Amino acid sequence: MCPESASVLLIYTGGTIGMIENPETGALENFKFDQLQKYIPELRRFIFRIDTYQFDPPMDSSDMEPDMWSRLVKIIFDNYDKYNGFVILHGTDTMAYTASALSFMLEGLNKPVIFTGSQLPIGVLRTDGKENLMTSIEIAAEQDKEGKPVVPEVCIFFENHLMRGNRTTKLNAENFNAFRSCNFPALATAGIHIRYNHLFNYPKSYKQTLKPHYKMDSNVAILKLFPGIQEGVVKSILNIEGLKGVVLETYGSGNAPQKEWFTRHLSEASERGIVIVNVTQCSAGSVEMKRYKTGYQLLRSGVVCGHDSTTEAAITKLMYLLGKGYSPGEVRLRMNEPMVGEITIQ
Ligand code: ASN
Repeated sequence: MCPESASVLLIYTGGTIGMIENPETGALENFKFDQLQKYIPELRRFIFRIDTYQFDPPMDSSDMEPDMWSRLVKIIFDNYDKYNGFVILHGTDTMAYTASALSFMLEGLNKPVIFTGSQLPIGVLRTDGKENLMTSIEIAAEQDKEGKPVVPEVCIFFENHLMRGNRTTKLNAENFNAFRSCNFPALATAGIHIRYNHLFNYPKSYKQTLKPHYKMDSNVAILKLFPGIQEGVVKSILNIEGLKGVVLETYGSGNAPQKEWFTRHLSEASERGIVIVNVTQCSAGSVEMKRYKTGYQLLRSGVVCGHDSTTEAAITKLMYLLGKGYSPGEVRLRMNEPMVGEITIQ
């Protein structure tokens, strides 16, 4: 239920949901947030309070940077006691990165932070933005019989599915069901009723207090393997000055070429303190480095198992842990343990 006393802070960062077509060029451009309310007069029909906060200027999510993640953390922290939940309107392109980052940066979160957006601008007749926005607001305000928030974590709501933020990936650039959580069940599905799968909520104590973290270390890289990858490419990436962490996107259940130079560069980088995390290029499934010889050799080169992590969760978790100033050994240990439900260890 969403009681009259509930309140939601709607934070508008930008993205297609708040765009309008330039009549001269036909290109999509941002418009002011008050116009968003003009396009959805239904917003006024919620019986509880909805306040708004707008990024000025709004941004395409391709321009998102870690300092914007910190800005979001600060807005949530500063307003934490005033609202029951938060809805963040965000471009879809990097939404999974921002949602993953915030799941780590908002330690002790026990209120809903729901990311949503759309594939078609809100002013377009067939827009998916209206349904995404209205349902996200309802979920953010939803309380159980004891008045506790129903989904106290960072989520993405898109096309009828509420997913754990750090488990999602944008998989479709065209369809309305743009996001998937391939390795973890939906936290809720919205039809005539919103059905919550409480079993899958991240276990937490409501007594915990929010501890915001602002520092992310961007000295990281993603190295995606492909047949024919040249030594020079691997060597150059692993020798980038100041590099501290790498997400290695491998084949299948965590396999990589067996060439001598490949494992040598990985071992040398690990010895220099670079944390290398193995995630699969497959959309679903988990890394099991002991399954094949081609994966086992990576273990011996100091590579850490990323389990069933998305690339988005792995890279933002690395940035978060490196930002805390942990030693490479500590970062490796923590990458191997779930922090906020981002991985399942088989
Ligand atoms: N380029 C847009 C963005 O990510 C795409 C969208 O929101 N659908 O900001």
